[in-house]
Amino acid sequence: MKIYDEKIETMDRSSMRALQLERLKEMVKYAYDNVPFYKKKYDEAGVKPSDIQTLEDINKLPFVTKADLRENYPYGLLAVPVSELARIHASSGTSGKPTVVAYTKEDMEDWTNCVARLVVAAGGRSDDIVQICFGYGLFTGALGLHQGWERIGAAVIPASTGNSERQIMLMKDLGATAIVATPSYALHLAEVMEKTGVKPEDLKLRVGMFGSEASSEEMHRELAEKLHLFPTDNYGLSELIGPGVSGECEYKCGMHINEDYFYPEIVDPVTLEPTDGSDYGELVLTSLTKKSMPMIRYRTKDITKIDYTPCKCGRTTARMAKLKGRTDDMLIIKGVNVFPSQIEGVLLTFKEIGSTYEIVVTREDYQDKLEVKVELIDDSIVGDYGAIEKLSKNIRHALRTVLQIDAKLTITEHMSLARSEGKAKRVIDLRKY
Ligand code: DLL
Repeated sequence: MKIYDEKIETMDRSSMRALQLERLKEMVKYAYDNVPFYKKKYDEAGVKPSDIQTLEDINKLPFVTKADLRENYPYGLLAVPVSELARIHASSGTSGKPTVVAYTKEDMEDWTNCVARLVVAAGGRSDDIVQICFGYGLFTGALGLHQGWERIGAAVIPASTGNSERQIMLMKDLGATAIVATPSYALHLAEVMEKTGVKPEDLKLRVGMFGSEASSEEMHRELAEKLHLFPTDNYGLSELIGPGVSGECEYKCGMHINEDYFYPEIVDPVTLEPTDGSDYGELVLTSLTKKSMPMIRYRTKDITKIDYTPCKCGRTTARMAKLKGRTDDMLIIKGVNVFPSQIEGVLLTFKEIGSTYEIVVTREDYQDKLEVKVELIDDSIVGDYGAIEKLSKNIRHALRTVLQIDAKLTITEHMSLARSEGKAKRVIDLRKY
């Protein structure tokens, strides 16, 4: 199978636009009728569902942001009773609470279908044995890819993350032919292989589906060379569905968007005015089918552009370029979204430390490392190693609870971190890619 859903994925543009418009109209009405948040927002903006007569009319609708999800935590944006939910996931919020996303049974089916298309586009086959090296849990990555690969008939090894030597042993012994991971973790596995004397030809890998964080073309070349596989990029976000929004095909010339499920727009990140998508701007996505939690004009904060021309692979779905960054300060560390504000929120709860801090992100052996540098509020416990050790342990524990990843903590003396004269530069990202 080369194309999972031939009818949709090769549909001519005018039919696709007609399908999108039909679904958009239904979705706006559905959200207006079933989610008080949308009714209020649209009433305030003076727009009614019947005002949507063309796809361009979407410009009349206000945007939705992560802050809206936070303010309506956990279930305020649901269009269905909680009893109708089939799955609940979460991703990092900008403060202590996560962003909760939910799926009905129908949404789960759509999600699985979306990912299955991307798996086939990436070269996945029913005879593949795929090792999923994403963390299983609230993160949408592992279960999302798992369901899609299972749907096309592949055998799934739910290996999760960590314990790299064991991952390599499993890949080798079980004969994995495909791997799903963050690109940086896959490169780390390649490095552990080198160190432990496992050669790429000792494995049977042929396809790699990498996502959840940015990866450059150089990184893909390295992945191909070190793991002897065909690497592809795929993109998604929890608020819309998780993985399954878009993914590369064998031509690697942009990520095919599942346009019958997600209507993409590129807006100017400053004026928020719509553009034709040919230049880089902020991606705004509208879910055209989601029953549990409608997302209409969600500002992803991701920077990309869109190519609407048909692809050599035969698919006609629009392709989004690899992401160029984000318009906000969200960091992606080990595939996990981290907002500096979450770290600040934790630090502020410790009276022994001051409000000046630094967040340093590095990449060693292809693995992201997070270091948080803080300053004692005064010198009263300087030299009291027991007290400093205890403080360090407590802060690290609190950071781990909120961020879900470990951070190295450096406690420095009062007034030892650099002060900036202008806007404080709290984040130092030293990663190459
Ligand atoms: O990362 C969903 C996902 C899982 C996609 C596995 C692909 C594979 P979140 O945790 O909500 O969801 O993070 C979403 O991650 O807004 C982007 O900034 C970033 N991101 C996701 N995929 C890519 C990618 C999942 N291929 C946020 N390239 C998004 C660059 C990516 N950034």
